[in-house]
Amino acid sequence: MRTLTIGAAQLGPIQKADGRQEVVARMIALLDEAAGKGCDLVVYPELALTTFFPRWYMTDQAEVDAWFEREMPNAATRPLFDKAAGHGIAISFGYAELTAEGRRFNTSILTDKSGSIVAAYRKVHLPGHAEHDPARTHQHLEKRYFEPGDLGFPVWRTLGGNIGMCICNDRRWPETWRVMGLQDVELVVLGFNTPSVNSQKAEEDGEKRHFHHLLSIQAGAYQNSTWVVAVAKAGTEDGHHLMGGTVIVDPDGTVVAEAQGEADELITYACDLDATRFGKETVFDFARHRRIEHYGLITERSGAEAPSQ
Ligand code: CDV
Repeated sequence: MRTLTIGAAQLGPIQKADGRQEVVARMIALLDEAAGKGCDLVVYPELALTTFFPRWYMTDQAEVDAWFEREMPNAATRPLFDKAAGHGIAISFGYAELTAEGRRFNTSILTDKSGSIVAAYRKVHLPGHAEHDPARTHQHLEKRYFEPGDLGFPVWRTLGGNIGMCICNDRRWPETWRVMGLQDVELVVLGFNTPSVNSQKAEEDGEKRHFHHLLSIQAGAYQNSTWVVAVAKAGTEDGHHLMGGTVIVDPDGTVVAEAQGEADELITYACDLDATRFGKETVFDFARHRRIEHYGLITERSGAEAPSQ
């Protein structure tokens, strides 16, 4: 057995006016709880340090950049890194990254148990739109504020296993999972901020969104025989509701732990990374069963085209 005890640290809502220090204090409280439960790794949501700011249309670049981090760790997050190192717990969380070259990404990082960053991922599948869209019930301006990630979907050999990351909307794309599956991924960690209603289709409510969330994650876990830890930022932020649904899913695609509410909440599970082997060596033994001669369209074409006849 190669057991990694994982804490999925759901965050409740973060209001626009809440400062990073306040949020980091909440993250540390969850980390302390995780230490008491013997966690090796604690995973926090996408854009964990602030409200989900891409819902706000902004034209002043200085206002936009106030939501971004220029270095990591920084003064606000240093106490979290120090506390994690003190407990000997690895952490992963998302934040808005502004690079020295002036590029902006929706990023997540993973540390080792001494608090050193060992992996960074930049969100590839950015949802939403780039301009204010009055037809929507709410805005989702990730395409305005971020550029698509430029690092692909790496998998890192760390913490005794093969670990990959993706972020929120990435979970809906089978390509995300398969690229990591092809690197023998054993654990995927991801955070999300999912509004509980579709801004373009009111009938797609919280229940349907929760269904799509689980459908995507459970399929990704099963079809690649990997553990998945998916962590929400949940609840109502300045009048905008985000669904919960933090889960830990095993390599069979079964939900083994699930958050109960929409506030700060820690769920934990002892994940045996060796449990990924059965699926990887049988029905999803890629080397034996995949037929790549038939998959060319996946990388040749991005949009769907109907057959000519
Ligand atoms: N933060 C996200 O990526 N949210 C999307 C919403 C817009 C659907 C998601 O896939 O959950």
